[in-house]
Amino acid sequence: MLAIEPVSLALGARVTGIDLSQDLSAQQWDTIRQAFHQHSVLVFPDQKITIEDQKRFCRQFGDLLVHQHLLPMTVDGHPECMRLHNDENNPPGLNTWHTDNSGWPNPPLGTVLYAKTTPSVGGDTLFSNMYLAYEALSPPMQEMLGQLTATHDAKKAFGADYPELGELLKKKSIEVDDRFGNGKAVQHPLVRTHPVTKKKSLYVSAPYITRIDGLSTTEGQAVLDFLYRHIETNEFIYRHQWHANDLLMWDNRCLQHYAVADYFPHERLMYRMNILEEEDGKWTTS
Ligand SMILES: O=C(O)CCC(=O)C(=O)O
Ligand SMILES: [Fe+2]
Repeated sequence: MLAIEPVSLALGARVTGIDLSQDLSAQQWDTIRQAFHQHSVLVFPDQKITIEDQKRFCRQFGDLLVHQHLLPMTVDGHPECMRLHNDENNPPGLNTWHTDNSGWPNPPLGTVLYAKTTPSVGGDTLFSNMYLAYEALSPPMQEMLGQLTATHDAKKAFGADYPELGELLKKKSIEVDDRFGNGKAVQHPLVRTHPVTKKKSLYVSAPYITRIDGLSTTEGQAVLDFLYRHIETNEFIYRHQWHANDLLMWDNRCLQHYAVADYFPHERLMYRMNILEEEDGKWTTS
């Protein structure tokens, strides 16, 4: 029996009683989709699945991102599937709060990670609920932030080579998806409305944000410093302790996440896919 139980008061639910290597009914998919929108993170423990199964799962929610700019990090023959592999030769390093690819005009709606190898302890992933972060602010602060946008720049997160890499791929006739924005900085509202739940959430992403538009540098930095501390509030957070064969899906539109880099020199291997947001699913400020 398909069962969905919350994993914390902040966010997240565990989904049991289904096998993602098998075809699910339309009704089961509806239940999973609803649970995703309600809980923002879904944990499917103990799934013995292939890359094809993971892709099929993702496609229930949207098109898959082809990781053109990160092709060397993908699984051979599966440019949609990134390998996140860390061990004694490659220390972990994604340990900052962020939401994925916020430097793009239309960032992916969700990320799906499948745990192939996990350290016996450590390597947890934290998720912070940005609906709660928004709701916890006072009305005057909500009002002020609701009028503001921030500039997000993929070059800040990925380095100066980012647009050049796009150009290189074009020269090699590898199709470049315009949703990357080709390295141009973009502006996103600080408060966004989720296209499905219609709830407002805070949208900050420290590795990408370079400024709050319209504020002076010192004003913008003070507001960002406050917001970056605010999103770390423990009451907003679920900490996922991984086991091999966990499949986990999260909503980038209303969460931030942080991969704890505490397990060096042990091995951790994840297969990662991103689900693209439909163009008309773009969020609005109100
Ligand atoms: O490895 C993890 O737990 C998450 C890393 C991350 O930030 C991502 O996959 O987007
Ligand atoms: Fe991430």
